Amino acid sequence: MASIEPIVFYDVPRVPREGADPNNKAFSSNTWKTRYVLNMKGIPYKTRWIEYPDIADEMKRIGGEPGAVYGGIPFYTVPTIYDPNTKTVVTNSDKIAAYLDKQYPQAPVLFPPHTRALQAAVTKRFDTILQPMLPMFLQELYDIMTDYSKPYIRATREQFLGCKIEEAAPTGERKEQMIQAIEGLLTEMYDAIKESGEDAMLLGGDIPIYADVLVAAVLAPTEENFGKDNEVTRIIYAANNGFWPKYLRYFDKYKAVH
Ligand SMILES: N[C@@H](CCC(=O)N[C@@H](CS)C(=O)NCC(=O)O)C(=O)O
Repeated sequence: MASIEPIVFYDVPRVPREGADPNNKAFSSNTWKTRYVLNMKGIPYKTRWIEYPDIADEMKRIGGEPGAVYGGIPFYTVPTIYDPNTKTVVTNSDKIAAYLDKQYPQAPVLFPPHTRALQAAVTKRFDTILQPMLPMFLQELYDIMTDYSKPYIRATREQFLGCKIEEAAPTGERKEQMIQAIEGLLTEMYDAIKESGEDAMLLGGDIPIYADVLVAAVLAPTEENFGKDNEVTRIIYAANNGFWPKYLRYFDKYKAVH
């Protein structure tokens, strides 16, 4: 491969966990999708940490577009990449994965021919189930944010949720429904994986596809962000006869933060 200049990868930091590598500030499932893709394909990159209140100005400066709409409000978001080799800015984890797969077609090919539509269906399914669950995780996510980002997170999230962060978490029946929805989603994915055979460990069968990156990026940060004793961490570990920790082990080798 001709020598390529490192991609600039914008990610948002958490306060590093006590005892953890202080350089490991990654916590976001959205940005983990991009980091996994870069690491899996061995594409050189450099993480540029950017705090929440600074994202919009920087994205406007480099020519990025808003990457998400929350509560009807468009937000400039990370992950965003700048590829100096093609002078291209790409925002949104799914679009970034598609761009990288096309521009850097080395293995693993994350969108093999004829899988785009089916993989989009998996992505959509995840978004539909998980997006409404943000309030369930908000307090714990807020707790690991930097003091610099906290006021911004509080103001924006309380605006679109219409309540205090401290009151956002669902309780009672609503919480129970969300827990069941998580278990249901895991089982759907487990059953889908096993369609390729009892020994299959990935949605891609024996090689990962983008839908696997998505699943890993959603599940892997849960324990690191919320701890072993967190209710959702425990569900992920117990579901489908303990399949998911084995699934995540596959992705451990792609966790470097460059
Ligand atoms: N659908 C987008 C969502 C990205 C997203 O929501 N990113 C968050 C960080 S995890 C963000 O940048 N938020 C900006 C803000 O809250 O101002 C993607 O997959 O890239």
